[in-house]
Amino acid sequence: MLLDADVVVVGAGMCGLYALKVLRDQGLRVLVLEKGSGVGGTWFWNRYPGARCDIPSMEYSFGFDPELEQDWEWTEHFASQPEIERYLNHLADRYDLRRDIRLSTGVTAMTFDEDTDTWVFDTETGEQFRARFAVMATGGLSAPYRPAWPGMDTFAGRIVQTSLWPEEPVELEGKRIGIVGTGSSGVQAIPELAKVADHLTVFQRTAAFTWPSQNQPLSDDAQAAIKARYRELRAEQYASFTGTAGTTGAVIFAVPTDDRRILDSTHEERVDAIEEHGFSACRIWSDTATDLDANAMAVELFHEMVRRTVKDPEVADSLLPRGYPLGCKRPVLDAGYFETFNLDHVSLVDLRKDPIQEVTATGIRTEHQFIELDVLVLATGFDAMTGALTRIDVRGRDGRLLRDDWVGGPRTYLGIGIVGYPNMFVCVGPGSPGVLATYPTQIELQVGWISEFVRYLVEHDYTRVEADLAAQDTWGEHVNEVARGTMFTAESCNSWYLGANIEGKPRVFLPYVGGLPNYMARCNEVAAQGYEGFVLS
Ligand code: NA7
Repeated sequence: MLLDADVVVVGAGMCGLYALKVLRDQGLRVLVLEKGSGVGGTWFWNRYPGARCDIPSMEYSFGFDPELEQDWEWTEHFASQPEIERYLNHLADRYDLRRDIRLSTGVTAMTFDEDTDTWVFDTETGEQFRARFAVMATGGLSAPYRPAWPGMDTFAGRIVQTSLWPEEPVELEGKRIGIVGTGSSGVQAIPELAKVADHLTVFQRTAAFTWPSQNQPLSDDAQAAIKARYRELRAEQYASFTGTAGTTGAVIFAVPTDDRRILDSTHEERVDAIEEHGFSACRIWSDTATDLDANAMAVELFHEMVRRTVKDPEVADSLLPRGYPLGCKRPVLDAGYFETFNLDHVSLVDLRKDPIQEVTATGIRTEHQFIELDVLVLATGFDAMTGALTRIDVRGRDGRLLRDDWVGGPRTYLGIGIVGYPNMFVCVGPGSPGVLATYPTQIELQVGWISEFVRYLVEHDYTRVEADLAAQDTWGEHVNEVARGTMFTAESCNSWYLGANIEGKPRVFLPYVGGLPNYMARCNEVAAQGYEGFVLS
């Protein structure tokens, strides 16, 4: 039987690029199939104005090659999308990865051939590929969510989605722009759109907790100092819960969480905290992550900062995050977000009071007003962690379809293996730290583990590997157990971590919240026990 490769990797983002490198270094034939016309995944698609990483650049980078670390120059504490896209393209060139990457070749279906223990990949180009193993490097936030309001297809202006932002420039200068969504993407785009728009209207359903990133150029001295201790920094990252040491310049991470309980604090102490820490005053207390009353008090400090920053009291009131606890959603970092609402040509529509009714040829009609628009920007998020996998027709053993198997929520063993889908490994999947740990750091560890597993299978002539049901169930229970009692799963929390942003998606906490070191310790234990919990044949 003719194989196109030993391993097909689906996706050429961070995970796919690294998987190609390590698996090829092992002497395997690897083929990467990528939907986009360029490499970079998230950093290829999300090229909207203001797109930027919220992890310090010196840490949001790979540590597997000390020469790469020394050669690459980051220019800012938090790197912008173009800079990260350049970095990933540099990787593709530096390690000669492009010769095994097929661009503009999105995988539409995958079928496990039980007679030969191989996967067959169907692509949108009509080409078919066959390989022994599949590595799903399809990303955690890569299946865009697009709402459907009545009349949307009648809009005569331009609709652009932040997560599918075109490569050619979008005409924004002097336009009447509307933007829906105030998560990370919206919060980053809004100040930038305001700089060029004739008028910017922000349509907000849920107000965000967002902190000033205090991003700055990275000075040569600061960069050299970090480079001099890169090994130590990487060790700190691997040992940290989130894969981030947080010591490389991001001001927000410098605020200590000490033993101060906000429930025991006096009014004066809380006022002092605001004076000293500003928006971060709500983050310094030790009891807000586990006690809802403490959390509510901390939220008050955040509200106070919004009121101090936004001049119009009615607008400020709409911008106060309410109805869900601090720490339930991923924190957002911004550059002058709240200040943007003080500009005369920026207005806010609070969709909780004035919901969208329809889109017409010339704008958006809400319950109480009509807003004329030339451009409508959708910053409406993703079908997180599972969407990229369930949008492909993945057919495993006995003809089962992954989309159907996961109707009640995803089930995985270590986030990597799935019962019924042999020879398939998922990168940063549900049940792994995924979106909760810095990607390059986590990918190095997790893909390193997967590649060693593949090496073991090849060396021992195993042709089939599949997660065991009992092992998968036990892992699933553990993932749920560690999330219980945290703000992530509080009753009032409705986040994309829980699938709550997608209609009909079951409420299941998707990532493993037990931390990267605990996760890797478990993975390494499994490997040491001869890949316990996987059935090899
Ligand atoms: P998010 O964080 O899911 O934000 C999406 C935003 O879009 C959020 O404010 C949503 O409001 C809003 N939204 C979604 N659908 C609608 C409809 N139908 N009407 C009005 N508003 C809507 O996605 P991002 O891309 O910003 O960030 C995702 C992650 O990427 C981020 O956490 C970083 O890790 C990088 P809602 O809150 O659902 O009321």
